[in-house]
Amino acid sequence: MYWDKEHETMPREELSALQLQRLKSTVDRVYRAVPFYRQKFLEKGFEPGDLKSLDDLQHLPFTTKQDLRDHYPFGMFAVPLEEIVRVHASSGTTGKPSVVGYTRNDLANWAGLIARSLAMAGGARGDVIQNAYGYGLFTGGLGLHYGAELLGAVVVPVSGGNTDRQLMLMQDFGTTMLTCTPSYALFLAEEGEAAGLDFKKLPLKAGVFGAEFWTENMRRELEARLDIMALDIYGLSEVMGPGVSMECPAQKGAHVAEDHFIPEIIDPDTGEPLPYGSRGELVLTTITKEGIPLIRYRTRDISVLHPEECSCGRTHARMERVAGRTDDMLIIRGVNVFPSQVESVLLEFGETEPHYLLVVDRKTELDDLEVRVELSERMFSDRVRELEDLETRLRQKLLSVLNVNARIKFVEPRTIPRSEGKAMRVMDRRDIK
Ligand code: DLL
Repeated sequence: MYWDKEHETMPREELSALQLQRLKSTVDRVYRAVPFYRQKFLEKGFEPGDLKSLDDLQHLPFTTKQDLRDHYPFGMFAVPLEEIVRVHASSGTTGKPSVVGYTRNDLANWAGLIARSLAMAGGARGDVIQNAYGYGLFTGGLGLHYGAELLGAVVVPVSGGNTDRQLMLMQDFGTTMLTCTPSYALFLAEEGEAAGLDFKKLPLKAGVFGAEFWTENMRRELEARLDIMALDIYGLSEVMGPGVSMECPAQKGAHVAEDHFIPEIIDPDTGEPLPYGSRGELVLTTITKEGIPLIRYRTRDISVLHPEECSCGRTHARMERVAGRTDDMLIIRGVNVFPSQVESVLLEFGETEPHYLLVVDRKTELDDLEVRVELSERMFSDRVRELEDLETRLRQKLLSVLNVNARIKFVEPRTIPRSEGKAMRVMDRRDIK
């Protein structure tokens, strides 16, 4: 279902014209209002009037997370604080977070994009949306919240955590859509099953999951266990929050809201733009934001863009599932390993539980990768020989996919920590990175 058919299905030529017009006004604005950009443009010898076509975007400077940190908290805002009505901040694990500010128009646009995303997943008035993304500085909770209200759905602002209560509300309120991280959705499934809940008997029909990487195999698992259609929502606080892109029921990638953002794929090492269809780092330029417009923001997320029209009729380019971030890539004995590759193997294997943790260490000279994975109750009581056999097969499979010999450590059911928000998949104990 379309929320804003005109923009969602706009012919690409018209879309490009709209993008150019919006990009010009954004570039003008940041040049006038943000000293950081004025300086960067001057360094490149670029003036706003030089922007003649969308191709000229590649002559503009990049913006990085570090730039936002360097201007902490409000130094990159393009409007006076009197016009900002809300701030959010990224979930930085070290140092200062990056802070973003929204004007009233920004919040209205964001709610519109979330309403668009929820409608894409089949949401409408009368749906009961249980929003289990965390509320607070994180953009998931409040971001989804206002869009779901705009859609006219019944919003249950339960936030993350308190799993028993989540399951109770889900049954009592007749939740039809669940919004949370995929890892938390898995935990809800597991706890529900343990409590004897039959998800097939519930009206739950769709899940809008994101905020962390998840694999196609995890999708199938969640769809089967919760008896829903599970769709991927992507976004990042610097650029807006959830709703930068959203998957449609065709499940062939997430449509980037190109009337608000211009996506590019670049080579992360050289910064060179890559053609459609190539894998690289996603770079996003905001073209409607007022509070903190960003030019060519380097997301560090790795993806591929496809501009072909989708069977759903939408014309906005699709991005492939983000398989990892340039900065989550592990280098194990010189080989690049993404945690998502391990997840994919484990779920495809299907003989263990889908809960895992990668523990990386360097006790001697060599890196050591341990894949900690949970056994099911049934396997846990199985004979040692069968476990040995499982261990060997899993190790071989991981070796063939990762090119790295990992140690498998089976652990008891329900011993790997569950997350209520973004899952922690890696514990890196090496001193040197
Ligand atoms: O995670 C915004 C969000 C909230 C998206 C709720 C979707 C749903 P941050 O905390 O700033 O914002 O983290 C952004 O999370 O650069 C990606 O690395 C990762 N990420 C977000 N969505 C996905 C996804 C929110 N669908 C960072 N698949 C991004 C893979 C994702 N990674």
